[in-house]
Amino acid sequence: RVKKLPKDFVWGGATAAYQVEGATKVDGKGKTMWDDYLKAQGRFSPDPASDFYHLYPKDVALSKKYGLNAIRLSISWTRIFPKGYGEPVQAGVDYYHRLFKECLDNGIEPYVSLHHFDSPKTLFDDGDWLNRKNIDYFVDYARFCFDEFTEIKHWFTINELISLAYSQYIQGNFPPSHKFDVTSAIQAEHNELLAHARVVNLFKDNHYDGKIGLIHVLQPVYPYPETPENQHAADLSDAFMNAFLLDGTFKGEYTDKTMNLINEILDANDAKLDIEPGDMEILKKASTRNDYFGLNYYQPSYFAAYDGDSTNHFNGTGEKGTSSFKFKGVGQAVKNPNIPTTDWDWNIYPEGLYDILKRVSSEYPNSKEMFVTENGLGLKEELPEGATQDTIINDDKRIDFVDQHMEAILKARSEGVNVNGYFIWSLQDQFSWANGYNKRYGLFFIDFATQKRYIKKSALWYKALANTMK
Ligand code: BGP
Repeated sequence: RVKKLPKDFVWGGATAAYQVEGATKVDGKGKTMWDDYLKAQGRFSPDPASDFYHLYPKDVALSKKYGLNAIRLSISWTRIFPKGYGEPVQAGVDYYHRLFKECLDNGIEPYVSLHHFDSPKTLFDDGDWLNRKNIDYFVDYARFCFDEFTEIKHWFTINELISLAYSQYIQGNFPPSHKFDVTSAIQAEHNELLAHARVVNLFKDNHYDGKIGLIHVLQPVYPYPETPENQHAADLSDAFMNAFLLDGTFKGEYTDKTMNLINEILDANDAKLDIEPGDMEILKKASTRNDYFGLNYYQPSYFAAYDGDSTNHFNGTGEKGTSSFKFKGVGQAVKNPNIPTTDWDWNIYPEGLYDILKRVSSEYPNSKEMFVTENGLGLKEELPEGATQDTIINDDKRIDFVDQHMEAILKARSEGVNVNGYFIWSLQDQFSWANGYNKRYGLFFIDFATQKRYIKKSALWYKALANTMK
């Protein structure tokens, strides 16, 4: 259906350091919050992942060959500062210079995040984002990167602030695996916003050359069925997942409407949020200084009112229909029978992307320019028997998914929404934090045992669309 990309559209693929690099124990790298946790869990290992630490030239070459003009990368904080602070490790610094050069030499523009779910273990053990001292360390690390990596012109501070706060302290599927610890979750949201804002202010005060923003994953929440009670549950969930963060980022204040909903949730859970004097000034100052906004979109949720205690089950295995989520004082996630779902129970609804783009553009004009920095479809995929390097792996479902979401983007664009790029999640197959290696998203298939790359049909489709820009 999508026939043509707009001229100069950013057409990229996304990665995250810890999900692709592997090599977690080499060249002086320090542990992240994941190393010991994954080991204790015993489900899967972050090594070798996609062995991007060694094989990045292959993936960059494939990106070029298949028409991409951009790539999302993240810097692993602990490759440079093993403890999160102290003296930089030269080998880590050198690796990122090599990687960035490889991209730039091949006409692939790097969009670089400073933090993608991989806090240094030392700082994680000391409270992660809940400890304000760690915000200072993050600002120091950011300053180091801005001074050092002057070849980078497109920065993001933090990827998906909510996914961290929510997965760590509500859903319990990221370390430290707290469930429904509402105080920690809301405080982490606020503190991450503060960390982002301080880094944006640093970047702008020092007139670094380039652009900066952050990435939120947005999940529109719809009532199902549509009743006033269910609408209220949807509003509460939206405040917790979306509005609090969007307000903090682009308004520099939490609006009364948002705070009334948040306070209702806090009261129901005996939770509290601590905003220190000066915090809101920092957010306010940064709120007009983001150059762009990275929006990740996978799915909406459907919510109904709910009266009981909090309980949940996270589907991290791909056994369809096993997830459940009931949040005291908020509501419960329900299945909308009209909406198809993936094996991991993710709702497939491209119009949700249109809705959320329109909302951000009208309610949050300080978002300025937007990029869809992640969107894609996780599938169980296998290498066909007897596959050779010429085998093309059929992923028509993924093509259809991306095509429909691109349609939603182009529709929003035609109505004046300033969205200028798309990064598929993911560039190549990689490991998924809470799902392991059987949930594949890539344009390029990786046989993790041999580390060989194979082409999926979606890569050909990606290239065909890239050619329409010429
Ligand atoms: C986003 C993250 C990515 C990635 C993706 C897919 O939340 O930014 O790091 O993992 O979601 O999610 P999952 O791996 O859980 O399927």
